[in-house]
Amino acid sequence: MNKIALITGATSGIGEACAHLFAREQYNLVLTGRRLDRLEKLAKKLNTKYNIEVAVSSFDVRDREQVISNLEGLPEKWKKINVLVNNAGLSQGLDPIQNGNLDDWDTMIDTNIKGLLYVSKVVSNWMINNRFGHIINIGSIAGKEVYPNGNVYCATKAAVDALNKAMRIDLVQYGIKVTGIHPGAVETEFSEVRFKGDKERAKKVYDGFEPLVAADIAETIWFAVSRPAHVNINDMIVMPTAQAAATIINRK
Ligand code: NDP
Ligand code: 8X3
Repeated sequence: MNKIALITGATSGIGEACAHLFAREQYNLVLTGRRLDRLEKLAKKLNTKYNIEVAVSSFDVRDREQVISNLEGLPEKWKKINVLVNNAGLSQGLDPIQNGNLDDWDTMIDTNIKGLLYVSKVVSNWMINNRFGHIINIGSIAGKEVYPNGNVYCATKAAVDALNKAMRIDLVQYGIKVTGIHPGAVETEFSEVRFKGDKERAKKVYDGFEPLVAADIAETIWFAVSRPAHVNINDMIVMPTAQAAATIINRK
């Protein structure tokens, strides 16, 4: 019987790349995100290409009622989740603290921290009942070091780093693995979202060096997931070769 992975934020970037990789490895998938059209298209593609089963569940991770009702509403067979990839997240804006936009702050805190918590609460209880499971939390280099104007985004990812450690401590007694993956610059829709659709500004983030691509992170996640049962990867920081720290990039 195929194993099952639940991936949040599967409509784009790292989450979408994980969906492809886990499908290739013959996992059945629960794919989530707000953009249902993208989820349905991806599900069809993966089902045809890899002959796996895919369930899609479209909800906003910020809305706790939506998270609970959509996840708990899945048929029982989909609750035997082997791997949860807590990936849905975003940045909004890049301004000094005194100029920060309060709505942007709420969006980042509600998505990156509270959304991850709501999903984790539901799925960790399934994993406890099943007595197996592996939770992958997508943090960021931004959670390991603070950079100018990164303030609230960095704080949300530092919270993910703390929650990653906390989950490992609370869930160890049930044999559940917990891994934090912390990427540097990955070229996805991330910067376009951060700069609210300003494609030119987003493109400049990756000018003059070779950033990571989403598949690089999916492969890193797969490395952690494919270790033997007695091995857990606690934490990995993955950077482009040209990036030494959050703001130190060797641009040509
Ligand atoms: P993308 O913008 O390409 O993908 C983000 C995903 O998150 C989308 O699928 C989006 O789906 C989902 N998402 C965002 N908000 C919500 C919400 N409220 N409810 C449900 N889903 C949501 O960016 P990345 O792939 O780069 O980002 C994935 C993760 O990686 C994020 O947590 C990000 O912080 C982290 N990260 C990214 C780095 C980078 O340089 N790109 C580096 C380090 C970490 P939809 O809009 O359809 O809801
Ligand atoms: C995304 C990477 O450096 O833009 O988490 O914060 S960074």
